[in-house]
Amino acid sequence: MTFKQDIIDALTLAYPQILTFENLASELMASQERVVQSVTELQEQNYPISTQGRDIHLAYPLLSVPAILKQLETDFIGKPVQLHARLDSTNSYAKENLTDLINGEIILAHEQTAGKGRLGRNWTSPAGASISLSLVLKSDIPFERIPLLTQLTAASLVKALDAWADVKIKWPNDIILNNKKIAGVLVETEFSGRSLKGIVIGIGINTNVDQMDIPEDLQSKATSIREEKAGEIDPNKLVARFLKHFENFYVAFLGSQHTEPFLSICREQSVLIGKDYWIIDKEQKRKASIRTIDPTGGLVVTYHDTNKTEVITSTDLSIRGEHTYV
Ligand code: BT5
Repeated sequence: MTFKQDIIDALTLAYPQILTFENLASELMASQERVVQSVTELQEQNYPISTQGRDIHLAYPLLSVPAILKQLETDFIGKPVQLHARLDSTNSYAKENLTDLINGEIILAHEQTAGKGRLGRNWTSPAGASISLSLVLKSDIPFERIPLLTQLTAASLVKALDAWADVKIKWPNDIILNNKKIAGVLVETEFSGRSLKGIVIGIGINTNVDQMDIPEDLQSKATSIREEKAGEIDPNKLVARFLKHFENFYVAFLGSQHTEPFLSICREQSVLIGKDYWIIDKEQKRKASIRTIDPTGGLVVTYHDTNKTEVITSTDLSIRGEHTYV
């Protein structure tokens, strides 16, 4: 991918300016034939590159390491950045290569062929139109505090996305815009015996996905930021913003153990709190009033059948409205 990524970098850094094949060839010190050939292949792989005669430009900026680094203001989160054209799953890649990855390193992919959600579910990540990101953490976090990282990540996404939209959170890991899902978080751990080898925080965001590229069965509950805001998103700006907010919350969390800075955002932006939902696990389906999120990151609910208030910590369940997703 490196030559093709060089083309993507040049077009992204120039965006919204229109370049010519001559410009690109001389900038990349390559023949025009080679540039034409690579651009054609990228177009065949659905990357949003438009050409007209000698002119060439992007419909919207694509993931690009130099473009991220230009705006990255963190100390260690997002350093270094790896960008791949296509992986089965950035989380699987990070877990398989964990020994070689350092604390704060991120893995990005333009496309995933077997993106994962929770409980073996699938996550679709169309080429060049979505962000698939895995962040590697190698710090000693007590096991029972790991679920808080999902909330910390969700709050960081809310802050990062507020440059474009007022998004909501559906506990524990869904990011919602106009009642549809635009992003999801999957936190995974890797152990070596009893000791924690590392944590992989996976984030999938539908940035510039066209509604037509969302699978049929997800049409009613999934959307992209571009579709809802009718405008393109610069994924590099979004990644840099996310990493900065994540680092701020994470450093404070490790230092003071304070969870309120991010949990207060999770509560304020919750689509669930104050409403009634069905809580569905493998065995049963129970109606509950959703009260709040407690300091451990658990969801506090009052079940209607018993009138008992309990804290849900397991994320191995679904929360659904009467006939709706949110
Ligand atoms: C999630 O799971 O929402 C976690 C998604 C995490 C994806 C990232 S991408 C980078 C990293 N590498 C990976 O392999 N994974 C992570 P869950 O709450 O279980 O939601 C999965 C459900 O969301 C699916 O069963 C679908 O119903 C729906 N879904 C699948 N793809 C979607 C998409 N692109 N947009 C919105 N909803 C989607």
